[in-house]
Amino acid sequence: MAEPKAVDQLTLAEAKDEIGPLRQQISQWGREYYEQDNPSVEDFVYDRAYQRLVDIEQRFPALVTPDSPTQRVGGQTNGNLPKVSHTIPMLSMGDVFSADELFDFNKRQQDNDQMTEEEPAYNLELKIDGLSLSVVYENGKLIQASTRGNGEIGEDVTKNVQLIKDVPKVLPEPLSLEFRGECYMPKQAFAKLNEKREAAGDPVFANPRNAAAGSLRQLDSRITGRRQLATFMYYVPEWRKLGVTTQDEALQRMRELGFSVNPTNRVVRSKDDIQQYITEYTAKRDQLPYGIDGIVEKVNDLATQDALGATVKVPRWEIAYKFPPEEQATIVHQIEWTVGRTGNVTPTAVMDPVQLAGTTVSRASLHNPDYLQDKDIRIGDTVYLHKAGDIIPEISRVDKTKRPADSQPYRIPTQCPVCGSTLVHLDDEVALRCINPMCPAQIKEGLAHFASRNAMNIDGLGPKIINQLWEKSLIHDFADLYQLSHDQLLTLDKFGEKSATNLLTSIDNSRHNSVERLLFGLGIRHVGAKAAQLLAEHFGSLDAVMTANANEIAAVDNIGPTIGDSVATYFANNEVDALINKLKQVGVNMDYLGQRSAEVAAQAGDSPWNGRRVVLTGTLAKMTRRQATDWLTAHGAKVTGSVSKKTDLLIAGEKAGSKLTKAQKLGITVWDEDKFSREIEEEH
Ligand code: 1X8
Repeated sequence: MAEPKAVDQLTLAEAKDEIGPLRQQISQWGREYYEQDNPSVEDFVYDRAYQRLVDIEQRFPALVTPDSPTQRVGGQTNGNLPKVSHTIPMLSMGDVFSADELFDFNKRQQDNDQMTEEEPAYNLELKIDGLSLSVVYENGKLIQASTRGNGEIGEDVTKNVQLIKDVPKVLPEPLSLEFRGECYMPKQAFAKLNEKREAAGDPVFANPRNAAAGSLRQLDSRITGRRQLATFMYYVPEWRKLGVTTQDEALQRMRELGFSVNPTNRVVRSKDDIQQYITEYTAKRDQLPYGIDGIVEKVNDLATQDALGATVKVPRWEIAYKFPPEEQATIVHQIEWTVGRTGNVTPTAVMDPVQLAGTTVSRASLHNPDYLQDKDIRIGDTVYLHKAGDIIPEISRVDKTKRPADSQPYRIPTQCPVCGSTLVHLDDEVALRCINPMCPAQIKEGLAHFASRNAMNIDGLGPKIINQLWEKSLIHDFADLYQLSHDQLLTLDKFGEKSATNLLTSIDNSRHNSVERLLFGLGIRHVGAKAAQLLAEHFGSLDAVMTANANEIAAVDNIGPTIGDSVATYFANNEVDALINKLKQVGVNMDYLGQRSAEVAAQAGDSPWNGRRVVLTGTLAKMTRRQATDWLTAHGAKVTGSVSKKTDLLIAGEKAGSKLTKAQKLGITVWDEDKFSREIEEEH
């Protein structure tokens, strides 16, 4: 859906006209996504439409209806999740911070009259860094999921939990029962999510717990669905219905019912065993793929648990042993400023190296000038480092008692550290920017982007080589890459005949890319790989994009005014014009070579390639893998990475290996490159 007008310029009548079809469209996409597991549009298309609906409803609250997709989770209109009251309260638990305190707790517990054994068996489990979750089943079907909230009343997150892969939606037995556990985000997923948020200028999550909570408590379930949440279940309030008598049996039963249950629990009977478990998991903590912040000790016998009951606030039968926080003190020696491709200038603290949660750390991102100033970090300061989510080093605080007497507040640079031009804050951005288009740092980053895999895909042309080429004044802009000579490349560090030839071949190959790669590689603001693809498909050539005005560009399906303005402004620049001409002169392709969207999609129906599942393997001599893929896709084939029974054709270049063997075993048609080239020629 093209965006006809900015929301803040819509009249009420226009909003009314637009909102109905928009809601229908979003609901349709929602059904495809949730119910049919078969979305017809990319996530960003849905997100944009959804955001537009939110914006329109915010501007014209009178137009909000109870059946609007924005109100879908629970039908509330205030933007909060609906409430659920817990029939059995979800208690938190007490905690201790040393083994001695834990043993004191056990001693007092063992003095309780309800305790029948001298020294009871305990079940030890890891304390997962996430948030508590309750899931209720009726006749074996998942009917409700909720967060703890205040213990009495939580939030309904049923729709979102439906999208968590490891939560069974149906049990193998028709049980009507509540299960509890922890919802968490694995360390990897947390790191990736924060990386993306940082790149998009969104605030990062402080730890996996916050990230999990933020992802689970979403009004838009699609966001939850896309974030990789997982669970460990550990508690059944009505354990008698499960036919078990101890906590470790309950965990085993839950495993059998298909729940994800952490495998590390251990039944122990002595102080030594408890100490051993603590020592073991304190050491293993960093290697686990999920964050833990302690150990939970539970009386193993469930009837004894019930007899011990709870105080006003916390159960008497369980306790958390919390790990000491992993922090290291070190000294800040320098604050480095790095200039990115878009001119974003970001600070990094450089410190004395310290060992922290399994790795040596000497650098930590300070994100932006505001962050640095809020924390008042200065050169010479002693700071405490921790790892956010056990992964990303971060300065938690400054030890001001250790601040040198002559310490000065850190001065945020006013000049670009690379080109010296004056830095600015654009609009209301916190980011500091260098807006000099000739800034070498930006140009080098821009060249690396141009060469990168989703752009011109020049194999072997990474930042280090670009830096050398730049330092030797062999390149100043994208077009210079295409005029490099073999002899010039031989002057680079560790470059021999072979590496020079290889790099020249990759550069040469990139001349023949379809134009969306160039459009993306130019690094136009807001133009990602997807937008570049849409523009290339629609306009068919760079010249057509360049002669279009902002409105014409904005009117392309799924593009909109932000990209329209950005592209038009970019191409209005004389220097850009000169660059494009230079690229043309050195023979870079300026046309779209893939499928011309609508018309051609219809034609592709006739192509013998339509719907064929093709796998490429081995080295192709006459074209790159990418070019072969582009050609096949353009002719309606589906190119996949691995051979299966569904594969229709394997195209095998030189040195084809296991994929070829497998295809032969499965009796799949195999072509060599010659046969494929002849077919291509016949198609044209
Ligand atoms: C919180 C947690 C518990 C367990 C693991 N992780 C947690 N974060 C467990 O019992 N294995 S129990 C709990 C609570 O608040 N009662």
